[in-house]
Amino acid sequence: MKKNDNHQSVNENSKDQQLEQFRSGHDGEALTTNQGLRVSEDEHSLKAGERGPTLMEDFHFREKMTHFDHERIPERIVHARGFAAHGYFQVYEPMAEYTKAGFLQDPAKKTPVFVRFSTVAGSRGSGDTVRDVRGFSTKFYTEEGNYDLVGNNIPVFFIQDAIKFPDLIHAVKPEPHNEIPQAQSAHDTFWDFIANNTESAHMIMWHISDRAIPRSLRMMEGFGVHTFRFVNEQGKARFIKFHWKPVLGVHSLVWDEAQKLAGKDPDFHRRDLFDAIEMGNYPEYELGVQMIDEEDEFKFDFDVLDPTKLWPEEQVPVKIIGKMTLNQNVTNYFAETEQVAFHPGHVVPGIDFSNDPLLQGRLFSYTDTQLSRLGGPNFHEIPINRPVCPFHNNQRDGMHRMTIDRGPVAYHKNSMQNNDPKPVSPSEGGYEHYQEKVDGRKVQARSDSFKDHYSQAILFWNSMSDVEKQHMIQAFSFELGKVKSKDIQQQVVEMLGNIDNFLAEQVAESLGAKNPESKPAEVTLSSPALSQMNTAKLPNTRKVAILADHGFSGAEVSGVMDMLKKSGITAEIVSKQLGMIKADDGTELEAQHTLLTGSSVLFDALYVAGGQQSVDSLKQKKEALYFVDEAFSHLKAVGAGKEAAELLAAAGIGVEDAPGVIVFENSKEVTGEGQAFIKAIAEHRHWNRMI
Ligand code: HDD
Repeated sequence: MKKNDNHQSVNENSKDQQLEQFRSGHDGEALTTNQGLRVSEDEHSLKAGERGPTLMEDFHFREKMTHFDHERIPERIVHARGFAAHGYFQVYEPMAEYTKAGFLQDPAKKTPVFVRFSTVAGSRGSGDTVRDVRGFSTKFYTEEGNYDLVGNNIPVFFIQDAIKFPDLIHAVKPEPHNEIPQAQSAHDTFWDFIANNTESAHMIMWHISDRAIPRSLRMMEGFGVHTFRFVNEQGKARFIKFHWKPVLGVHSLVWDEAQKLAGKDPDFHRRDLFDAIEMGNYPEYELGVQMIDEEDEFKFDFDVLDPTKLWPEEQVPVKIIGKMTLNQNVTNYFAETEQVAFHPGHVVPGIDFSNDPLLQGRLFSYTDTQLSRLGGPNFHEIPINRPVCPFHNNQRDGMHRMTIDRGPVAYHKNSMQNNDPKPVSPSEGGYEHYQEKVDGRKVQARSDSFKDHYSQAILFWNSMSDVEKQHMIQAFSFELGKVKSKDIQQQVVEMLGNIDNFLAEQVAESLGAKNPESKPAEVTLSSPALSQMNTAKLPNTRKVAILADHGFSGAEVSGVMDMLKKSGITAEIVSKQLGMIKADDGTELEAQHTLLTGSSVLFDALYVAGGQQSVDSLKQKKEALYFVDEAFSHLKAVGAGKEAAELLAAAGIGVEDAPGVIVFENSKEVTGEGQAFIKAIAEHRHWNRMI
């Protein structure tokens, strides 16, 4: 048997075609029971008399109610809140030199993928914009089986050994005595865990940074976190780390905005992703790998097996090897997003594990958790989880078995079925574990090479811009400010003292705590790649609110809207009321939001329409002034028609020298200021307003 002989050829549409067999539409169909019996009555249960008791005999009532009573399944133990989309992955060049993984060889091949993004701590119904790590899980449906890259948007983790994972999660989840707070790390048990487990020092710096409040799931990086192995056809292995790099760059919200969004639109991130895909603004992420030769394993000042350490990109470059495009929303949230089951142990030939003790523990946990979440061992048969290549083995039965296995043989070895299904050799595509030589005593201990908890926390701090550092000081002050125990606050200040004195003292001051006694080690290294200031800045897919009322300048606003559209920017009108509003030249535009429903936090930038009548009307509304002030305070680009400068002034914004504020002098001709406005939007935020 040749490699892939029994594998159908996979293309971009393979998964969609497979799912199509399971989709069901109900348009024009008669209502039936689950047994297919046509139902004549769905409003009234069967009763003994119109005012009498309901009868057990009403099978339709019983079936409907029983199904409803069992509609919920346990939410994921972590990463319960998530949102997913379909897409495809394409490699840029054959990777045969490094790995034999089939889906990484042919640039013409499009491998279908399903990606689920998530928050970690919150329940399924919690808000999207909370301060948290984001999960970034990708299932590649390859010809050689499913490959799952189950990562996060942060390249390191809180703990070094999986045995501590239940402790970490118990600490961050709502406190068990009162189930408070929901989807928050700002509480005593979480910070108690951090203070007493200093291996979390590096991760906590990321958690407190802007990375934990992304602007969009389309604008965050993804990381495999652990060290994995690439293995080529010749059996040569290399240590690798995976990176996803968003084409739109890495951008974040500001904290005040993130908190407000949790109330104004708790679905902010999922709505953003869903809408972008519906509009054809397909999110794209490039896949990168860092590689270290096995011979170089001990040449670095970090242990490659330690998941609390990253490999600075300046030391180990990221080789960009392909691109993923998300181009299709799910048909049904429960069937796909809720029932998808990822597992870091779902690998394909050419990808293998390392001895990272966090990864090793994960290899157990992910199948185990599905048994209670998805109700038994046959969850691989749920449509979203099925590989697109054939699968055959001697596993049988169990809850919810769908496959009807033919024949009497369900064992290996056998003569009755010519030994089928039979294992195949690696040259025929059989997975072979990398033959790493292992020699050691059985111990419950951690390597000394894992014991430096602070150098990379300092590296991260050194890599931040002044603005990002300011955000981190504020975030620490907020989170610890919510902690009731003075002892825990002081312990964390001591921990921060090992990272940076200024940081620790600023946080101590805000908490009314003592300055730390600890002193940081001398670490001068920094990694510019870690700062979001150095990311890609593009205008496309940004969303601008246009504030206007009757009498707005028609020529100017239509000019601005055309120009925004050409740059891929969406503009929506916010007014005093919904419906059509009339311009000074008689043209009309539809307001999609009112000042009640359309908050500035839902947009990336603001344009206040010119036209005296519109400006005079909005100037009277405190909600309009608040809208403008809030957009400005959140450092967003603000454009204004000539007369609208008055509205900005009324909101307390001095337009002279305000970075990112552009007043259009000539309402008929938008070219010069127009380009400046687009650049200001692409900039994302005007941080120098803070200083
Ligand atoms: Fe995990 C879910 C990512 C450590 C045990 N994890 C889960 C998901 C992501 C991650 C993205 C959501 C999958 C989905 O969308 O369905 N987890 C990580 C990363 C880790 C990590 C990047 C560290 C590098 N996880 C980790 C450890 C353990 C687990 C150490 C336990 C030993 N994770 C689980 C789990 C979950 C899970 C309990 C809950 C739901 C699921 O698996 O399917 O098994």
